Formats: sequence, structure tokens, C-alpha cells
Amino acid sequence: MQTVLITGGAGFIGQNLVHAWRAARPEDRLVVVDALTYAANLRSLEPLIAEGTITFVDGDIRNMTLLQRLFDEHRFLRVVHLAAESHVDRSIDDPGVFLQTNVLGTFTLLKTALDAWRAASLLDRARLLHVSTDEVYGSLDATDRAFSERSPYRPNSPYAASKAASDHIVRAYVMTYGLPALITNCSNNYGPFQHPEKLIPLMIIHALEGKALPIYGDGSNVRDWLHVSDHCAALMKVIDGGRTGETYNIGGDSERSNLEVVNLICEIIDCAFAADSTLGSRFPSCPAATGRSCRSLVSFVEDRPGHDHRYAVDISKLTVALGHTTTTPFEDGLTQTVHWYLQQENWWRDVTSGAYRAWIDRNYRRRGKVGESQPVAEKVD
Ligand code: NAD
Ligand code: TDX
Repeated sequence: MQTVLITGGAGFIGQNLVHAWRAARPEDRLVVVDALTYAANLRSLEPLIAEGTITFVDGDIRNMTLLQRLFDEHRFLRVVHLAAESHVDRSIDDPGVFLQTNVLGTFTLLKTALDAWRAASLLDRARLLHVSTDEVYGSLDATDRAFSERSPYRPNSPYAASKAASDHIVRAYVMTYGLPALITNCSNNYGPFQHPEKLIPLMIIHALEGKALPIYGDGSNVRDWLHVSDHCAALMKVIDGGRTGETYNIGGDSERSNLEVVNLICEIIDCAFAADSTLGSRFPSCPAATGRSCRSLVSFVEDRPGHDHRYAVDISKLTVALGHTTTTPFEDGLTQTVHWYLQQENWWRDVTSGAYRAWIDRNYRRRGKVGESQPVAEKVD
């Protein structure tokens, strides 16, 4: 049994990791710290918080006092650091908060972990896993080799630059102070609980609502899609079996252009409507409700500034060192994901309508600004 801190555990990957960790290692004690930004969602964690099987702390990773108290109280032996601002488009509109959370927040966590583990003589037993992105390596052309752990850093968006900076600080803490940390750089995740601002959920929801499917540029940009369950399995392998100070790339071995992804989503929705007549009455604005293809909604829009052309990740180090294999073929994972959003209409409608924000403010209202937030292991109110 060990006590594990998961930062950003109310985000998309965080929620999936909490459930995966609970299923694989029910004896461990999980503490989630999350600032409950717009990207957070506690609905899937609510039952675990209510029954006391995880501890939830409404807090900001820039708050060193809070982090020190948590390290003192829980003596974490494992930390998985996911908390971040994660959306590239938002980083273009407002880069400041990305530097604040991704760079300064990461520094605050590293310093706190080092001090706490030194003081408790835990440096030889504890481990911190910093979860980063393949975007730090920049953009590939069609014939370039996939990113390896030795690829040079060439971040192109403020988001990618902030994650690259955080990776460098982690490395410096390993090299200079001996912090037992590891880094993973993964490709685009998809699956349940992803915020509707990201490509796959956005396209599913727009199609169901009969709205335009906005493809940036000509849709030829390529991403390497990784099902979140495969990502979580890899994270658990790396934090236990990886070598401290090392970086491991995690990818899905599923390169697809954005246009291919959107066309496939349309095909899956068209087929689902053809097979289930109730969907037409639930989503009457969807073209498939009247026998037309969702592809009729595809709309090419202005490109994202600095839009990376292609990401592809070489996972041979992870495979050889830790025996990791990707188990979810993209077409299967995407079909499951479309069906998850079809079944979880209330979940995404609450997010897109703003009703969820009101719920979270009522039930988990933050009681202070950065530097003052307090833990709420139980509901406020
Ligand atoms: P997300 O945006 O869904 O979740 C991020 C979580 O961090 C949210 O719950 C948010 O409330 C929390 N958070 C933000 N600022 C915080 C702060 N200052 N203090 C405490 N909590 C804060 O992101 P995600 O998609 O789950 O990504 C998780 C991590 O994985 C991020 O570090 C991201 O860079 C990395 N990553 C994600 C992907 C992907 O495809 N989603 C790919 C590669 C790497
Ligand atoms: O409306 C859209 N139309 C569109 O064409 C959106 C939201 C996106 N796109 C394109 C841009 C990208 O080429 O789809 C691709 C995927 O876009 P996002 O879902 O915004 O992801 P991306 O920018 O690739 O970054 C994601 O993967 C790496 C995550 O958001 C990052 O957190 C992660 O590090």
C-alpha cells in the first residue's frame, strides 16, 4: 500500500487515471489535488469522494503552503503530475496562465517534493512522474522519422513551450538535486471524459447537434491518437518500472489526418443512427436523423496560427524497457468513444451549457485565491 498524489486528477486524463489506478491497485490511497478550472469535472469522482475511497483537495499547485501541508500529512511515495493548462487554442489567446500553471506550478511541486522527501529521508523510495506532451518536439514533415526521446525540443505554441520549460525544470531537479523524477511525453489522447473543446468530442457533439464541423486549414494535419486507457496503463508501468531521470515517449501507433478522423466520426454516427431509431428523436438536428450523412456538416475554416503539421511517436523504448503494448486499435477506440458521448448526453450538455460550472461552484466552491485555497475533502455547503 502506498499513498499517491495525482495533480490535475479532475481533468480528462486524471479522472481516467484515478479509475484505472483504483481498479488495478485498490489498496493504495489516492489524493487528488485540482484547482477546478473550466477543464475539470468531478462527476465521475463524486462517488469515490463521497464514500471516502479517495481524498479530494480543491487547491492550486502554485500554492506551496498547501502542497507542503499535503506532503507532511500524507507522506506520498508516488506523485503523478498532470495538472496543467492543456488546450493549444487557449494558449494562443491567453498564454500567461500557461506559464503560471505549467511552469511555475511545476516548479512549486518539484521544490515541495524535494524538500519533503529530503526531510523524511524518502528520496530513495519516492518517485514523481511528470506527464508531458509530444508537442515539445515541434512538428514533423510527412516523411520524417517519428519523435524519439532523443529528438530536439522545438516547441511551436505557447502551450508546447510551457510544457517544454516544465520538462527542463524537471530534468534540472533530477540532475542538480537528485529528485527521483521521470518524464513521459505522450501523443494526443482520446476517450471518455474529454472536454468538449478538443477535436474528437467537439466533432461528435457538433455532429449530433447539426452544427458545422470546423476543420482548421485543409485537414491534412496528422496526430498520433492514443486511447486514454492505454496511456494510463503506460503511466502506471513507467512510475513503477521506469528509471529515474529518464524520459519515455508514449504514442498510440495510430497516425491519422484530422480529415480522416472527422470522416470516421461521421461514419460511426451515421451507422449508429441507422441501427437505432431512438437516436433520431433524441438528436433531431443531426443530419443522420433524416438519413443524410454527418459529412455534410464538414466545414474548412481558418487555420490555427503556428499549426504543427504532424506528430508521430516512436514507442520502442517504452516497449523494450517496460513491455508496454498499445491494446486499443484506433477504429475500435473511436467507436467506443462516440458511443460513450451518445450515452453520456447529460454529462456533455451540462458542460457545454454551463450548468456544470454552477454545480461545481455550489458543491466544491473554491474559497480563496491562489495562495489561499483550502482543502475540501468533503462538500462545502
Ligand atoms: P485537462 O485540461 O483535461 O485537465 C487538466 C486539469 O488540471 C484540470 O482538472 C484542471 O482543473 C487542473 N489544473 C489546471 N491548473 C491547475 C492548477 N494551477 N493547480 C491545480 N490544478 C490545475 O488536461 P488533460 O488532457 O487531462 O492533460 C493532463 C496532462 O497531460 C497535462 O499535463 C497535459 O499537458 C498532458 N498531455 C495531455 C494530452 C492530451 O491529449 N490530452 C497529450 C499529451 C500530454
Ligand atoms: O475545432 C477544431 N478543429 C481542428 O481542425 C479543433 C479543436 C482542433 N482541430 C485540429 C487541430 C489539431 O491539428 O485538430 C487537431 C487536434 O486538436 P486538439 O484537440 O486541440 O489537440 P492538439 O492541439 O493536437 O493538442 C492535444 O494533444 C497534445 C492536447 O490538447 C494537448 O494537451 C496535448 O499535449
